[in-house]
Amino acid sequence: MSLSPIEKIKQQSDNLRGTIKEGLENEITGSISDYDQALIKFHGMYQQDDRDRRDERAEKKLERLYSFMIRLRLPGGFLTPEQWVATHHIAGENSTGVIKITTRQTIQLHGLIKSKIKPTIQAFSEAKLDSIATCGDINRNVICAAHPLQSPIHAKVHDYAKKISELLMPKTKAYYEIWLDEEKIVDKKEEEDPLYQDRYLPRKFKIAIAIPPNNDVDVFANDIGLIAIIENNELKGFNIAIGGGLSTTHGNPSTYARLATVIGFMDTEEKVLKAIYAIATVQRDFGNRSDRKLARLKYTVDNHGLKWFTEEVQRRCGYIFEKARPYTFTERKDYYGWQQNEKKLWYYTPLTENGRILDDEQVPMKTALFEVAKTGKANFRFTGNQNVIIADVKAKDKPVIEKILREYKIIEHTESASLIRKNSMACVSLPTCPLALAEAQRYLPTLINKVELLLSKYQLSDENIIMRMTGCPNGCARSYVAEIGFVGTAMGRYNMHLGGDNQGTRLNKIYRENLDETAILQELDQLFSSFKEEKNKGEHFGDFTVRKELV
Ligand code: SRM
Ligand code: SF4
Repeated sequence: MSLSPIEKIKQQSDNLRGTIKEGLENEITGSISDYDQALIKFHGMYQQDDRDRRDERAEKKLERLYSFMIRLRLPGGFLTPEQWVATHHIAGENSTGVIKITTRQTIQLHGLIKSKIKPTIQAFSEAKLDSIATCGDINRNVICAAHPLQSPIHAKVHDYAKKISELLMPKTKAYYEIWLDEEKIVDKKEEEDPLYQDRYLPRKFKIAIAIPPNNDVDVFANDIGLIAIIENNELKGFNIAIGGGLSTTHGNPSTYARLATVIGFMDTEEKVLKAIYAIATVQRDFGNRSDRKLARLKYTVDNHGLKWFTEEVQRRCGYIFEKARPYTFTERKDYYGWQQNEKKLWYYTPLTENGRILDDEQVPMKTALFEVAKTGKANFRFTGNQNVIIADVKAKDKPVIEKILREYKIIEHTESASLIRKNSMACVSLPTCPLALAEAQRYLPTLINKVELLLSKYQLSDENIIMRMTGCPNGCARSYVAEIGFVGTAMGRYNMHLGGDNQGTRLNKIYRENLDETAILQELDQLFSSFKEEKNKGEHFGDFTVRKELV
């Protein structure tokens, strides 16, 4: 089978250098070549354009309004207060100013024009931050259970996120040469890469670590999911699950969402890291390199069979996995408001709707977080649900932070938000995402205003329902594992999915196709009405829709 064009680009790229440097210097256009656009992803960036302004620009015979999005590598999602201050300034000076928390526990800046990319990366580097391998056919940001309520286990598990991220980093020095002006290496042996070689992986590769009972990272939506096994308050090791991935393509029945399958347990760090490395190499060697739609690990596992795949991984590891240990997920959520952990440190999670940190007419979130960071008395931890936790606050410092949060109305904003809003997520979508078919983060907040009224009509406002929206079937806000999932099909139209469970261990299914807002609200009105009448005690909405065989 012939290789996809991206495969050739990777191999001919001189270890991801391509002609990026030359492209940056070309002042005639705000874009870079298609070839370099494929490579720049491995450095953590995407070329985009403002889709709201395409028509206006075309009328004026101007090229599209090109800009770049940059995504940081933050395994486990952590920033010091100094790094937050730096990020605040970088965002203000070089991008749209919005700091966007992603569904994978990191942040993105949008709207960087070409000449601002290098200063941005250099400023991040001064703050000891980088964007290496946050996009592209490579291991992405490793995510990990966010809230340190379970310390000291939490800290131990977080160390794994960093170690896995390091283990799977590419060896090329291209990033340092292109963006940080380091000297070009002469001896290519220095960047020989036994894992990625010159072809990298067939497709993106994602790893998450969950600490039961909270599945806040949606562990089964990842190529590799680690589930911490804790017995008597001690970390015993991890169950490992493989082959998760959510994206589908409308009209292409060969594509499907799949939850990762647990294949065994391992008790030591050495065994865990060996297994992860081996899984990545099996995917490297056997993944589909001709059709990118079918190139994720989930297809490799299903094409070759779970048994074959597991045996091949074990053969490469040189040991046999133990039988998976029991675990239970009972929730999948962020803990809003103040929480204290075993070490008596305090944590405040404000509502940052769809992860957008900015000062808007409702709340000056960006200024508030900047003021918090300036005190130096709190760290910042990101969650896989697009939230930030103001973290590790000592009891003596809590009043200072609380005062700032009150002054900027963050506490009021968070406390007054409905449960459905707090449980919701939408992907970026328009105007920057080139793949968007419908609105998501710009629309979901308004839809929720109307859904709130329906919930209140049936006295269901206290129901813990997880609702998510994506602007296309790629599933970036993991709508396929929501209890109510909306997947964009065209402007103003969504497929409605039902039947996911509250803990993220069951995929949902299409309930109705191509609904506009009126139809969505009509469907929800009926569903909430029967949920109110017929639900069993303590039954979650997702389980109800399955019991009633609605999907
Ligand atoms: Fe995603 C592509 C945004 C999490 C599946 N995703 C994109 C791009 C880069 C569009 C593009 O290819 O040009 C979007 C950029 C929009 C923008 O303007 O910023 C984009 N994805 C996002 C983020 C920012 C959504 C958000 O609102 O938070 C998330 C960034 C995570 C991160 O920090 O790394 C994001 N994307 C996800 C997830 C959820 C997850 O990983 O937990 C998924 C589903 C899980 C999965 O991977 O199966 C996801 N994104 C995709 C796909 C489909 C991949 C596939 O298997 O086919 C694409 C399209 C592609 O890769 O071709 C995609
Ligand atoms: Fe873009 Fe689709 Fe991902 Fe939303 S789900 S950010 S529209 S690729």
